[in-house]
Amino acid sequence: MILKSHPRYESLRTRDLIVDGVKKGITSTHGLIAHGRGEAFDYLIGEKTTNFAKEAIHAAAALLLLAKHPVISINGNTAALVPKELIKLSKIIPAKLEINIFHASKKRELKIKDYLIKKSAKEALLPQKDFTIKHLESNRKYVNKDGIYKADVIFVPLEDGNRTEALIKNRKKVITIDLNPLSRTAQKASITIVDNIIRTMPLLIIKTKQYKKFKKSELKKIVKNYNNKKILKESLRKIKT
Ligand code: PTJ
Repeated sequence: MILKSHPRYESLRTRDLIVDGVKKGITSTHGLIAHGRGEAFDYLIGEKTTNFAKEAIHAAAALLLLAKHPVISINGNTAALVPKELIKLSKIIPAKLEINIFHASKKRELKIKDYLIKKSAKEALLPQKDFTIKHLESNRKYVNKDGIYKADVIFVPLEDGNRTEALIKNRKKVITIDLNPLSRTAQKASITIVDNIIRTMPLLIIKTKQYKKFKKSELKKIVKNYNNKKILKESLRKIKT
């Protein structure tokens, strides 16, 4: 057990979530490596949500609320780290939840689905063999007809670059959370939140609830004024200082 008084309590607690995810069979062992990479970048940005990350969170909330068919894509890491928050966000928007994993495993997909249902998700869509997105060779091209296939806006935290590029080529808007501003996903996404998903999700939930009361024209203005290139530049500047 980690004592709350430990100076690295939050970081150790988060590590335990990922390790538990592997033990439960929902997180891939590669997820441990991805988490370590995230930790290194988090250290460099000061382990705090920056103002530019907040700006991206605001734009993300507005874009999700403006979407006709928003979808939240879930992998083994995000299911282990923030399952309740992802479900809560999906209910507020509302948006479909779809499981789409990088390291192919039918067994793990089903385990993630069961886990989300246990955590109070009404539904979690799975990829279907008859429905694919273009410009992608890997297993990840398979998507759900009612989910990513027809989505206009997709929230894909902790994503790999190939799929982000493919989703953009399929004319979909992509929102990601990635602590590495240099990753292909961070560079290609429509909105990149350079922050730890553990800190982002509660803030994104609060903003989405608040923006739900806004007029569409106000939300459109927030999205229009948002500049992802500027946000990426600022995060790199922060890392260098
Ligand atoms: O469950 P699967 O099979 O879909 O696999 C999921 C992972 C995450 C293992 C897979 O998508 C993968 O290998 O991802 P990458 O290419 O390593 O990219 C993950 C990105 O997420 C990296 O740029 C990390 O810096 C970043 N990252 C890791 N942990 C966090 C994070 N960003 C925000 N918050 C974190 N906690």
